Order: sequence, then C-alpha cells, then structure tokens
Amino acid sequence: MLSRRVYAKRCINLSFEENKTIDNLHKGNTMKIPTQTKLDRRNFLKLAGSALSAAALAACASPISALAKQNTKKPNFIIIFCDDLGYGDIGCFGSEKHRTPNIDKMAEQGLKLTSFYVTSGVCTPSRSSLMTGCYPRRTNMHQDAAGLCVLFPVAEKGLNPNEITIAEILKTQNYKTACIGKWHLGDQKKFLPTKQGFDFYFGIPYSNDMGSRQHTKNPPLPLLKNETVIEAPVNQNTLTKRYTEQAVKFITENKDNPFFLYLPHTMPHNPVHAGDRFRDKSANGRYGDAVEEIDYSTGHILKTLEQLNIDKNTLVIFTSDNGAAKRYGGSNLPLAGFKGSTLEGGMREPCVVRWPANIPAGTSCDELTSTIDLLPTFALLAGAATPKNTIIDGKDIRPILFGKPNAKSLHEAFYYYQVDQLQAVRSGKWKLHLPLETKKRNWGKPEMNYPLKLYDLKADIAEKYNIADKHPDVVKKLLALAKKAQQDLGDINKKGQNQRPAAFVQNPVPLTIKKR
Ligand SMILES: [Ca+2]
Repeated sequence: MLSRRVYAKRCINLSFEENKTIDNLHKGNTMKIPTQTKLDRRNFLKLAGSALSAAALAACASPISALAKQNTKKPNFIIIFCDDLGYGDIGCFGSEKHRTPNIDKMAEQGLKLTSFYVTSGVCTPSRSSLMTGCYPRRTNMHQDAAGLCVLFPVAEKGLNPNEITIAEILKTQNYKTACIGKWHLGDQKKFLPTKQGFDFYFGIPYSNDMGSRQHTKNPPLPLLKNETVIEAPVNQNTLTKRYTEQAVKFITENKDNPFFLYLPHTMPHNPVHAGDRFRDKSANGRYGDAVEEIDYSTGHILKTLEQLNIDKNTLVIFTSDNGAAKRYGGSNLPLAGFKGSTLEGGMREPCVVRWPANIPAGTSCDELTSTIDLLPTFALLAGAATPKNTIIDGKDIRPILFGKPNAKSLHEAFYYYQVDQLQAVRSGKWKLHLPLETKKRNWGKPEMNYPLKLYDLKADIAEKYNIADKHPDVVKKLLALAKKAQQDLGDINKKGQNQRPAAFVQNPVPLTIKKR
C-alpha cells in the first residue's frame, strides 16, 4: 500500500512555501495562504495519515470551507493515452487513411505539440514516466525483474508505491481521480491504480496480447473494476466502448468538483479490436477501425464536457504511449522507425491539447515537450506542490501551452533509452545517436558496431542525413550531455547516482475471477 509515512514526510518537506503556509496556519494566520499551497484536509489526512505532525494537522483544520469553494475553480484534467498509436495515424498529423474528425477538431480548437516525446518505445517504462514525471531509469521501471523491456503477467515487480504519482499530487487538492484502461505498472494488488492515487479503476492490468490465448501459462486476460476481476477473458471488441461509457459516467458524476481522468486506451495495440459500429468500416483494416473508434470516443467525451458546461475548465490531452508497431497497420510518417526503437518513430508522439479558456485555438508548437512534463505542469495548474526532496525530470510547460511568445523548452537535453541503454540524446534541434559496439534491441540480437550519427531534426525530421562531420562542436556538446545522464540515471552495467528503487513482491499471484 501507499507508504503513508513517506508521503507525510514529503508533504511536510514539500517546499519552503508549503512550510511557510503550515506555519502561518498554525499561528491562525489564514490570510497568508499562498494560492499554490492549499491543503485539503480529508485527502491530505488520508494520504499523510498518522505520521503527520500535530502542527500540520492543526494547519489543515481551519480553512476547510474556503478551500472547498476555491477548489471548484481548479481545472479538470483528462489524458487520453492511446496504445501504440503512431505519429502519422491521425488526420491533423497527416494521416490520409484514418478519419479522425473529432481529434482534428480538437486540434483546431487547441494546440498541436509536434515534438512531444514519451521516454521509451514500449509500454511499461513509458507509462511510469507519465505517472511520476521521471525517466524510467530514475524509478527503475526501465525493465522487468528479468531484464525484459516491459512487465508481464504475474510480475513480482511494480512501480514503487512510495513514488508520488500525478494522481496522488492532485488528490492533495481534492481531485477525484479515475484510471480507465490499461495500467501496466504492476499487476499485484499493491501496485494497482487504486494504490497509486486513483479513486476508481476500470481496465486491463497489462497488454491485450498477454492473455492465455497468446501464452498458455498466463491467466485469461482480466478486466478489473477497482481491485476485482469482473471478466476473464475480457471481450476486447467492446473495450473502447465500455471505457468511453465509464469515462462519461465519471465525468458526469464529478462535474461539480475538480477531477483527473486518465484514459489509457487498450487500442490500437495488437490484437486490434473494434466495436460493431466501426468494424470493417475504415480504409485501413482493423487497425483503422480501432483508430476511428477512438476518435469517436474522444468526440463523445468532448461533447459531454460541453453539455455539462465544463469544457472551458477542462484541459484535455490526446496522445500515445509509444510509436506504431512495424506490422499492424500503423504509421509514424514522416518519422523513421517504429515502436521499440530510439528513432523518432518510436518515441515522438502525436499530441493535441485543448483547453478553450487558456490555450489559443489552432496553434502548433515544435518545442521539445514530454509526458514527464505533465506531472509538474498539472501540479502547478492545480495549485499543488511537487515533492521538493525528490528529483522530478519533467519541466513546467505552461508558457508553451498558453502560447506565450517565444516560449522555450526548459529541457537542456532529452534522453532516449532502450531498456537500460542510453542510445541517443537531443538538445534543441540536434539529435545524436551514440556510437555503440552493441546497440540493444528489445527483442533479438543487438545491432553491432553502430556508428555515431548527428541529425538536425528541424531540417531532417526523418533522420536521413548524418552531418556529424560538419559539426564537431555540437557532437562534443551532446556527448557531454550524454555523459551527464549516464552518471545521473545510469547505463548498461552502470548504476546511476540518482536512481530510486522499484518495488517487488514475493510469490506474485495471477489476477483471476474469484470462485464463490
Ligand atoms: Ca504501447
């Protein structure tokens, strides 16, 4: 379960501002509460528990009614997170095969982020970053207990409950939270979304190709409601529809209070499924059917926000957990490479952000942004503090979202890891592929004697023209940045100085329907 003691400790040490607030409140000086440091008593107590000091408890007690009022103005957050959807798979990012009018309209009303990255070309590490605001190696979620690239069913490993997730941060500000979809950060009870800050969970715990149909040793693919398996094997044809219904229900029930909806779709990951209304309707087989159903789902959610008159106060992000796979019909064009690669196609994702009250309509930004930025940015937007004694790799991207003139990425460098190996680094428009004797792949034999390559991504988004010879100073600078990451986060056979442990359970058990 969530380590209450650790959370309480971190809450108390959150920041100078936070401590000042507690001091002020303790002295009865409730007029000086900084807006970013409002504490919600119920959730704060729930999370912080018995380890919280008496002073902090007293601090939480007085301003309850005032805070409740202010909380109604906090923005809602929705993250629609596809599984294996490619950079070129939606209309507003260039797809000519898939009809995605709802997502395209969302882009017309909002912002396209065209250099938006996930931190890994595969599910588990990528999702760990969205939840924690950190690179996967920071939290040791870059590989499973056996060194494979993702978690598998009945895994002894999971995201450490001591990590403070984006949901837990929002809980301190009285948000209602739901995770509806594929989790993939641990399938044992102590690792489920309900133990990581989510009030409600509905979905599958790992990938849809990890059921007993694909691997006889696995349990039938389970569908969970909170911590209980309610269907196994799950009927995948109706999953997108059911996720959407659950999402609309959650939004409707929480229209009067701030909420965070994390909607990690199971589709269009292989084996690709679509509902009756969408099956055999697209121009791109089952893959296209699934993408068009996700588009419909997105439109339905946006329409619900409008009908409830909360769309202006709701920030919605649409993106994907990694690039399209090579075989199943998806496209990463114009990027090179596929899922499971440190080429752009594996890790740069289509991203659309809509928030009518704050994000200018019909805009686009090519500054480097990433899923790791969402935790600190949402925290700031919600008036919550981020844990100051814990390294967070993400940056505040509010100026980019709000379309501030000349808003720049705050990332000096972005790091591309494949499992445990650092393979590339980007800084500004430059991307350096490191020279590697053995370049690791997720599966199969490594690529041998991979040479150093430098690309100018502004001029050469497809990574075709190696211009390392012409820019020795740039190569030198990026090699130095790579060295920093190798020391900080580690590399193959090298521990990083600032990594934090994942968590493990002994004797993991399969998630199955309990017999009555
Ligand atoms: Ca994926």
